[in-house]
Parts: sequence; structure tokens; C-alpha cells
Amino acid sequence: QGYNVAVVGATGAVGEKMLETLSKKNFPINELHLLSSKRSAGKEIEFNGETHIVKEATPESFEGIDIALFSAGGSVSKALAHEAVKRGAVVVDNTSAFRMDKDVPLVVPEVNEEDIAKHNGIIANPNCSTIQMVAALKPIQAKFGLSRVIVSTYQAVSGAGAKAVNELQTQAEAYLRGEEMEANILPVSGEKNHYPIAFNALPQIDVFQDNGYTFEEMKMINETKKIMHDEHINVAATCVRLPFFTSHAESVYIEITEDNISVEQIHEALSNADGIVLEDDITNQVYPTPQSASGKSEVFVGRVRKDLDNSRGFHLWVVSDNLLKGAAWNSVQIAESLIKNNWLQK
Ligand code: 11C
Repeated sequence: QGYNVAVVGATGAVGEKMLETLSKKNFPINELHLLSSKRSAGKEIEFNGETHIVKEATPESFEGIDIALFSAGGSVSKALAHEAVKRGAVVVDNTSAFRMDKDVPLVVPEVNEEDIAKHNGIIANPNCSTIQMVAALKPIQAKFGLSRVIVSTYQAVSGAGAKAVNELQTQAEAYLRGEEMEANILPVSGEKNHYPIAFNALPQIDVFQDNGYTFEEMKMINETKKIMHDEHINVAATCVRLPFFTSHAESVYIEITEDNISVEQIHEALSNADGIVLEDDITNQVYPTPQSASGKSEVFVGRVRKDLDNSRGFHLWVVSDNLLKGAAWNSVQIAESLIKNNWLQK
């Protein structure tokens, strides 16, 4: 038995990974509908050996659809997700449009799969940098409690879209030829100032908020509390864009609530957790990097060590592919869970 599946934003970087993931996981598809903005409509995309023509997404596109995976930007989700739900589809939305809505579950299946059951038609996929962090923190929280998180991110340009990927490529080539670099996209395409990303580090991802944090930082703060079901966890974030294409890395400082816990106990909790791969062997220089994690679906953790001053403090290095576990893979996992648990009906 298969389901009628729509992918909204099928021509984008995440849409492409969604299709790859659906195929790789052998997702039970009856009809596949590839949708996009008017601009990309008409393109042809191969899926499992068949050519599909991308159509413009309209409210009527969702007639007969069981599951709609949205990744075409917040404004498209705001305009069309409820239209899809009205027509009987369950929406898995990979934008920030509904993440903090009270009646929309925000889900990383390894962390809070049971929240999917409470959906009213829309389930939100968290921000990529949040997903990998909470996936690594959940097994630690479950065993030893968690009171504080301070994270600094090292984020790939693909998080900012295909134009940012091109910008890094073009700037790097120009720099190596000794030419001036042109910056038009990063840190934020709509902002008045742009800075080169090649051979640089930009401490701004998304727009600044009134409290001095960026929206990306506030997403990490607010989404972490919601997914981990604990408003009292103290979370602070500094999000930085770096010049590589894929996978986000994070330096995460945590304080747990139990005392006298060893690195070995943290290792054990992480090694037994679904979706986590522990790569932590400093004697052999083993730790994950954005390059080693790219193309893989798991969250990789290394450099686990005890804080030197706080006996409940630990430092971790967390890396994952931002387009897979951070986006497409997590969305398809949610869709699989809807089917497996009979949660498609509201
Ligand atoms: C970035 N994390 O790297 C962002 C991209 O809210 O889903 C993902 C934006 C989002 O720029």
C-alpha cells in the first residue's frame, strides 16, 4: 500500500535531498507530486527511474494528497500548508513558519516522537542546527538531567541556500586568482551589508532581534526548550557561518543535574542512542568533521570532555549533515512515523 505524497519546493536543495531520502528509504509512494513556485514549474526531475514534471503549487494541488513535505520557504508554508490540511493532507513543514505554534508539534523523532500524535494536520521540522544538538543532548538529559546549554555553531553555507553556495565558490576562485571578492548574499540576502564568506567567518546567521541575538540563535534557544519539554533549561547560542559547503558543527557546553558523572558514562549514553554515532578517540585523533559527516544521516559526536571548573559541566563537538538529518532525513522520518504509528488521521 502506498501514499500520495507531495514535495513542495522539489527543485530546491532540501527538496532534492527529500527525494533522495524517499527513494533511499523505499518510502511507500502511490503517487508522487512535485510542486514548486511558478518560477521553477515545468522543470523535469527523475525519481526512481521515472520523469516527473514539477507543477506550480496551488491550494488545489493538495486534493487527494496524504502527506505533504514542505520546504519552499516560510511564506509558501504560510500560504499553502493550511490549504493542504483542509484537503486532508498531513503536512511536515521544514520552515520556521509554525515551529513555535502551541498546537504544532516540533519533532526530532529520536527525541520526542510521541509529540507527533498530537498534531492537528501540521508537524514542524526544527531548524537544522537545533536538530543535531537536541539529538545529541537527549540521551544525556534522559540519564543525567540537563540544566544549561551554551552552544557556538560552525555552519555550512548550504544552510543559506544555493545562492550562498555559489557565492562561496565564486569568491574562493576570485581570491585565489588575486581578484577582489564580490559579496551579495551573505550573511543575509535581504540585509544592507554583505561580507565575503570565503576565507572568513561571519558571526551573523539570519537577522538580528531586539535582544541582540540573531533569529538563528533564538531558534536554537526556543526550539530546544520546546523539543526537550523543559522551559527551564538555560540555553545560549552564538551562530557563525564558515566557508564550507555542507554539515554544521557545534561546540556545545552543557551542565547536567547529576554530580560525579564520568566521560565514560556520557560516552555510554551516546553510544546506545538511536541516530548518534560516537567518534571520540583522541589517542588516534578520531573526531567528526563537516567533511566526514556529509552525505550521512546520523549525528556524530566527539571531543567529549569534562569541564575543568564545574564538576557538572561537559564539552561536546557535534556534527551532522544540515541538509539530511538537519532537514530532509528528519522530515521523512516524521512521515514514516505517521504511517508506522497510524497517526495520519487527526
Ligand atoms: C542556516 N539553519 O544554516 C539555517 C537554515 O529555519 O529551517 C535553516 C533555516 C530554517 O542558515
